[in-house]
Amino acid sequence: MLSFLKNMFEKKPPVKERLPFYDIVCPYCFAKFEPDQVVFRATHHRQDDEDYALQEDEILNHYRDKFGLDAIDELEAIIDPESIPEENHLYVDNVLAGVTDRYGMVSKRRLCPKCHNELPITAGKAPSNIISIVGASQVGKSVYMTSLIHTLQNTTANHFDAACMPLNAQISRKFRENYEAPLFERGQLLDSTQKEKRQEPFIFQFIFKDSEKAPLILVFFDVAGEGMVDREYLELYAAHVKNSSGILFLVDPLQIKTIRDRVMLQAGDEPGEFTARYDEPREVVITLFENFIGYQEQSKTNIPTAVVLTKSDMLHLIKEDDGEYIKSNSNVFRNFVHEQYLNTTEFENINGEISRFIEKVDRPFKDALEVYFTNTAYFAVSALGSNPVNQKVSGVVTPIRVDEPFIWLMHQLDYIEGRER
Ligand SMILES: Nc1nc2c(ncn2[C@@H]2O[C@H](COP(=O)(O)OP(=O)(O)OP(=O)(O)O)[C@@H](O)[C@H]2O)c(=O)[nH]1
Ligand SMILES: [Mg+2]
Ligand SMILES: [Zn+2]
Repeated sequence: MLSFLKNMFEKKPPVKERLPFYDIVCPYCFAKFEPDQVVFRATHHRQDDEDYALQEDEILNHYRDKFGLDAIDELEAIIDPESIPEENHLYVDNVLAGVTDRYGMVSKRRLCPKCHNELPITAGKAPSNIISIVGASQVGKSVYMTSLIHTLQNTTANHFDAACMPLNAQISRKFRENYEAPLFERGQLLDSTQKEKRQEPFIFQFIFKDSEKAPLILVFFDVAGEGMVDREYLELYAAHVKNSSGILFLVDPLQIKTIRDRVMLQAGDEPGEFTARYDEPREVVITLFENFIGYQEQSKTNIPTAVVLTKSDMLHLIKEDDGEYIKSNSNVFRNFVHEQYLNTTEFENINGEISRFIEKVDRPFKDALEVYFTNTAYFAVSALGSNPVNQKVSGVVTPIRVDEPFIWLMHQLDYIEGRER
């Protein structure tokens, strides 16, 4: 009754309304700029005008090289809107969307001024929200990203009256071929992400059916854990974390010594897959601090950060009826589906439980988090639902609580309401 009254009198947070325009965060190189700082790609070329001749785009090729993509020989020219008279600028919804060049040709191919990749049509008209997935080697970043995107597309979007779609056909195909199909159709685990074989970011749009609500552009960047110690890699990586709207900070319970020892003891003769390498989660906080948090105001970041304990299915091995670490009836083993709003009762329970768990098993890590991150919450997920054997999932993939951290982030960004029930 009390909570009912409280709900009645609590002010409903306003639906995220559209602004006239938004800063653009390039989903390719993560540079941040205003909508009128874009450049354009000419739609035609001419042999009698050097400015409009086919030419090598060094900036674009430099970007492509970083991601191991082939260079492009020749392309149409870059048009800087500064070189075009104001009356030949074309605006759509307060955003510079095109230019008419000196030959009367209109180009609407907007490019990022820093890397010359073509921007999504909605860039500047909708907020760009980069969600970074960070964590040490082998914590489960690639698998979690796959399971999360799969769940967002197939169920979460629907539960929030929205659709979640890849930005273009190429992203759609890459995601399906390299991530979703191997895992969800063949139960095949993914190879360790290599920093040399740099993956381009995966860009998705999350669009609400209510057109009054601003859509989101979601960018997922599958970082290679081993890249966390590579200078050049970290520069790009730090730019992406710095300009993110939310962070998913993954922690593998098996990389925490106390838990690892107990699990090993319980697993006995059939331990299944075990991470061979492990970095302390605290090392990742320190790397993040050196490369990005340290440069933020007061050496802290207020980017909402979901601390996500991965592979929660492994905790079955150490659960006990009145266990010191995980109880048999713990919430972590039970899937929960948030619909229409973030269920705050359910959220508080898991947040409290995992926060206490981490404090018990790795105090120094929790302390480090609290020093550098001002807005955190704790979660537990199983991207697979069971422990794979010989790099294969036996049976079907049954994700547990995978979208909960994401829903909390959406709530923090004011896209989704929170209610007790
Ligand atoms: N039991 C269990 N194991 C998992 C789960 N998710 C991932 N794993 C295991 O963790 C291993 C590493 O997962 P990845 O997603 O490739 O890890 P990563 O963080 O991307 O690793 P790098 O790319 O090397 O940085 C997998 O091969 C699985 O053995 C899960 O939900 N449950
Ligand atoms: Mg990976
Ligand atoms: Zn860019």
